[in-house]
Amino acid sequence: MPNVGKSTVFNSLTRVYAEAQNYPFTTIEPNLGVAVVPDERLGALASAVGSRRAVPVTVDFVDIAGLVKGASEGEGLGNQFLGHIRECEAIAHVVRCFTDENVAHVHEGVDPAGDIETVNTELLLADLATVERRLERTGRAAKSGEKKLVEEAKVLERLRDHLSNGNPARTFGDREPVEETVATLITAKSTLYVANVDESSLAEGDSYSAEVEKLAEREGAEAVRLSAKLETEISELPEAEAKEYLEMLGVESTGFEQFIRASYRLLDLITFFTANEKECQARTLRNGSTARTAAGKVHTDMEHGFIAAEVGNWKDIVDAGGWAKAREGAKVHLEGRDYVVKDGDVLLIRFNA
Ligand SMILES: Nc1nc2c(ncn2[C@@H]2O[C@H](COP(=O)(O)OP(=O)(O)OP(=O)(O)O)[C@@H](O)[C@H]2O)c(=O)[nH]1
Ligand SMILES: [Mg+2]
Repeated sequence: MPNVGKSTVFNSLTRVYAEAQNYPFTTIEPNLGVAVVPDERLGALASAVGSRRAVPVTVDFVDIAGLVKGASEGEGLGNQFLGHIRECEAIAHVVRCFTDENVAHVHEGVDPAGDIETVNTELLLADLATVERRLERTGRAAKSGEKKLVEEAKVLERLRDHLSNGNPARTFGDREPVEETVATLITAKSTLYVANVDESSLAEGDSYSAEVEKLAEREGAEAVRLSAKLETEISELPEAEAKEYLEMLGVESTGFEQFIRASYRLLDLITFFTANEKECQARTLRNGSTARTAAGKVHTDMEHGFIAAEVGNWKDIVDAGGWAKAREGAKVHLEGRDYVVKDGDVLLIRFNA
């Protein structure tokens, strides 16, 4: 939705300072930014290992224009920029929950559930058009009687009905024959609802944020509560002062930290580390991935020539005071390609170049 605080959230996450103004459709061209994922383990590990450089995980964000009712028929800025969403791995759907009579709402007023429905309807309509085009083609081809195509057309019909009934593609089950089509759909993407609340509702939430949380749960999505306005103020404060301020408000972490944590849950990610004298780097990995896949995150040569990995928990290495001492204390174990990497593991990969 326009004017709900997307660019304000984006700015506080990435410090890019995209234009955020009190009128709808401030953003037309997408803003691109990179956010650094805060992780206390990284600095500690880097100094234990003696790395000259610490490289955190980063997340690329794209701040886009708002969608209004009828966007699929050209209302507002239309839905031409849905392409920007298609290129992303996940969606953070910012929902206005703050009350401020100075900030105009493009529809009737603060109505989180209504806003979510409006935006999701537009996304569903776009997906529906994709599925219908696909169905038309497959249906025609299925006239040949080829079993695979007939089956595919049947599942596509079921998918069309699923979307028509207002359900996101992400909750569509038994989709194997149409997996490729589903992968192109916007509503198949992992979604994080961001309830942009008043400062005073940050700690306990309110009826508006409760609406968002309820809807997210029903859809198998995640929800976080933050105040974009507060987030902006905090991002400009020194760390200690920011902490004090948060405590005063009765919250433990910044909205951004919650946002990142929720994204990790949503995308089922873990963090592992690689560390040598040159650099110590935090990296993300899909939960359940093997050491060989992790090696591929560092370099494809490491994946192809993978021999083994020395693995230690970051805390053990920090406590021991580096790799050599951790090895001496038997805190490092040698693992093969199928070892399932755990959050907080530090990997030293041996490979054939
Ligand atoms: N009171 C209050 N105002 C906010 C909050 N977040 C954003 N705003 C204000 O709302 C207006 C719109 O914010 P933007 O960040 O530009 O909203 P947007 O969703 O990017 O808007 P478009 O790009 O036009 O779609 C600005 O005047 C912001 O200062 C908030 O948490 N509380
Ligand atoms: Mg904007």
